[in-house]
Amino acid sequence: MADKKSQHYDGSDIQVLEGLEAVRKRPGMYIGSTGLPGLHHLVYEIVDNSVDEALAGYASRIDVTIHPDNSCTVIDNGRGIPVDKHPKYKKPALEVVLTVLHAGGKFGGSGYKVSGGLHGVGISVVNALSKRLKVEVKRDGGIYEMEFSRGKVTESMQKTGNSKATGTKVTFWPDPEIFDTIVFDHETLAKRLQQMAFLNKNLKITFTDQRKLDAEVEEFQYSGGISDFVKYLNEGKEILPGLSKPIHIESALDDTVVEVACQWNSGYHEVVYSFANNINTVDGGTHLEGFRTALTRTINDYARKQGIFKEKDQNLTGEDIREGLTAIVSVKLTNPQFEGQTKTKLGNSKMRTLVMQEFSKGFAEYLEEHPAPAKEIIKKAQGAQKARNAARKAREATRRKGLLETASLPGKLADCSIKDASMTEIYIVEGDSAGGSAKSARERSFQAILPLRGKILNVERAGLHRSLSSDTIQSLITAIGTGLGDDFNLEKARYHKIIIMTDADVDGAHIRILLLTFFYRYMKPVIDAGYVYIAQPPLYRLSIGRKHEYIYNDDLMQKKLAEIEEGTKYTIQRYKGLGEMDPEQLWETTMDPKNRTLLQVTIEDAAAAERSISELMGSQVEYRKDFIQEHAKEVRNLDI
Ligand code: 0RA
Repeated sequence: MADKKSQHYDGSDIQVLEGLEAVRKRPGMYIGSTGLPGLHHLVYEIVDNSVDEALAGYASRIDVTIHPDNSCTVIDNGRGIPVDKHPKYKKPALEVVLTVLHAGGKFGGSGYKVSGGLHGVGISVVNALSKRLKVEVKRDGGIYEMEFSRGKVTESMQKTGNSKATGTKVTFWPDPEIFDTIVFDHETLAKRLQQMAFLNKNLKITFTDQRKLDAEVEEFQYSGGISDFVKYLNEGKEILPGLSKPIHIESALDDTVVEVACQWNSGYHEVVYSFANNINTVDGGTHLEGFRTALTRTINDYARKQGIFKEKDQNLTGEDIREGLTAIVSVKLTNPQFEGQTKTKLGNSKMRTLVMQEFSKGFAEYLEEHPAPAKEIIKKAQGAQKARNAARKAREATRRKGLLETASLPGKLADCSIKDASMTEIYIVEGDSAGGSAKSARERSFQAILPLRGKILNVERAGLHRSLSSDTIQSLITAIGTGLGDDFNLEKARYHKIIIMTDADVDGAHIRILLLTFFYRYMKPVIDAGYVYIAQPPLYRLSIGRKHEYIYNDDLMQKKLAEIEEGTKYTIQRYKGLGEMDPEQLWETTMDPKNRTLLQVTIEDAAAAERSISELMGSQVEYRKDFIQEHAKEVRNLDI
């Protein structure tokens, strides 16, 4: 096999000798955590290997399947993992790939191997953390199979048939001894696979979740690549005239690829995601810096050259220019350096210069050739500049009034008695009646209740300034205590659990999404810190004889009903709102830390959050109408 490493050994080979035992002892070191993100990491690891085969030009499709027993199969039509004898280990290369820990996943070092960072720890890590793993390789005219358990060979490699095709099929069963949960989350996997397809133009990825009764094959394939990604993120938004096709700049130099797609909408938010080797660099880095610098400079140069600025040293700031911008910056490079605590910031400084150069060149050309959209982009930025000056004045006025100070807590807040924020929680409750129930139900030493009257303002449409003038938002900000925007300070949080508790109906869902929008836009660090939760009130109470059971979703209810034997008498109480529960029931099912289930809100996929928020609330009225009509059956009194 193409093992370049055997030619010059260096320090990194010491890691090669480390056994898979080390992986089982300290899984977090290799996959980040043993929670749900770590579990998903196993899938990404295999898929990344298949994507590498695609990037190298050998594979064109990847099929991912989750089976009813929570095992996962990944099939690609690449070259297949080599099966011939490895010169150093004197074993089939397939066995070496699956049982020897490789630093950085550089094993095989084939021409264009770009994975790295968070992923690329190697397929052997997945093997080490799987109760069972089966691999089937089609290569060199044959079909080869092999099996493992917890990283150890259980069936040595055997040729089981002939085939002219090539490719790799891996099925693994995550080890319940390692993971807190082995139940994959459908949405998280689907979103990531879709993202992979956006980032790798034309690559076909399918996803089948056989756990679902009506399992459909989801297909992701995009001929427009990241331009399609940008269009997807901007769906339902009003696009600036002349920009319906995103600006797409791509350049390949030596072993590096720089790609940027961008499009402006009439909204006020900046949505820019950056990737390095298909990894979402949540903390940005040099590629993002290069893009931002180039964007600001190129627009200002162009506007000056066109005589758009009245005064000589007039300038638009980067922030002004990025208002309403949706963009994807994707780079592929060998030896990416990932920095920061979560290794999600690109550090290679050559990418700053490279993205800056390449994007400047392409974008300046675009502006020259497309004067109409160029004018629109500048007009939009000038509007932002005006609004920013006005908002600053308004904010200064608000600050003087002391609205963002914690001195005067809102009257509606039933605060807890403990002052140590790390021990306390606040329930944000919809409506005064549910608020009343929650106040009676709570354990007042550590649980505070803030009832919200009416719908909170639609922050997406109103913008920060108008939202601040709403009473609801003001009491929310004051109760939480962190302030927001430039004045935000996480250490001032008055509670370390902020729990959104709404009715289990459409209105409740709407209020929840409004609250999440607010936190996402203006208090993102509280989400990052893991402070925001969603309470899970039950939907039903099932009584059989004297036994009562609370049921939290429709699927479970169906299952329960199917399990009840014929003849048995039962009654079902459906809770339409929190107000229908008496305080004891509310405590027992939803607020008692011993019984309740809280969903922690994460920004695992900020792109998805952004999208669901704008689908419901974006500025384009037509789209909102469509959305609401589509959901008309479920919707009652939805405030449009
Ligand atoms: C080692 C070397 C080569 C390919 C692979 C591994 C490989 C790994 C995976 C994992 C999933 N799908 C995969 N496809 C290929 C290079 C083989 C060659 O040079 O022919």
